[in-house]
Amino acid sequence: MNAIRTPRAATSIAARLWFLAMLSGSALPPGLAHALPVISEVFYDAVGSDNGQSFVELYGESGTALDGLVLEGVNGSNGALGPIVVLSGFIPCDGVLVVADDLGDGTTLVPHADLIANFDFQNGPDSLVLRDAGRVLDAVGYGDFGPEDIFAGEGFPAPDAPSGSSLARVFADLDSDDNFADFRVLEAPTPGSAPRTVPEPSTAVLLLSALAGLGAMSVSRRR
Ligand SMILES: [Ca+2]
Ligand SMILES: [Ca+2]
Ligand SMILES: [Ca+2]
Ligand SMILES: [Ca+2]
Repeated sequence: MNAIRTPRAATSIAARLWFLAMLSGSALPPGLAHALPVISEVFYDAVGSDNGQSFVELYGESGTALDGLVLEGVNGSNGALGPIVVLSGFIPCDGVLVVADDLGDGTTLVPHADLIANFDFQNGPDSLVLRDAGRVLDAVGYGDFGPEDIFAGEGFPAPDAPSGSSLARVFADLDSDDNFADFRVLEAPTPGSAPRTVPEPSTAVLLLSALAGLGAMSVSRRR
């Protein structure tokens, strides 16, 4: 039977970093802590029909009221606005809100949906803006923008996600205001879950107890 090898140095360094981050309450480098909520994932092109499958995921502080906020598409070819999704309710306790497309009968195929609305954001080059009255809270532009196209995102555009893949923030709580740096293509969309720079306490506790267990195993093997 093969022994399970663990990169001991790497895991202990990672555990220490996470633990220090937990103690300090934030792992964000100075200057990168931006206001929440932000757009954490966009799935605009399902394989085949997008109806009832597309979604936009937001990440924010639990309990944040969404009244007055809208998600607005901006057409890359002419700057036209739409669709416009009016948000309501609150960011749930896990901080991750899923706005899912309506199948046409008030239901959706998107797992972990918190809000259902009828929308279909276009395949790029296009942009999606989260705004509060006249203020832009966050924006992501994706795809190949030509010189004549209208980019309403931040910094440089994120890549265009192929059919079946989504566009997601590398860390939901990290917003450098550069879409190219902040977003990546996810082969398998993850509505309702989002990685953060500081793991949730329950995750960190699990990780640390798992590491403690590995440590105990290696000690007992050496005996
Ligand atoms: Ca499609
Ligand atoms: Ca629909
Ligand atoms: Ca931003
Ligand atoms: Ca996600």
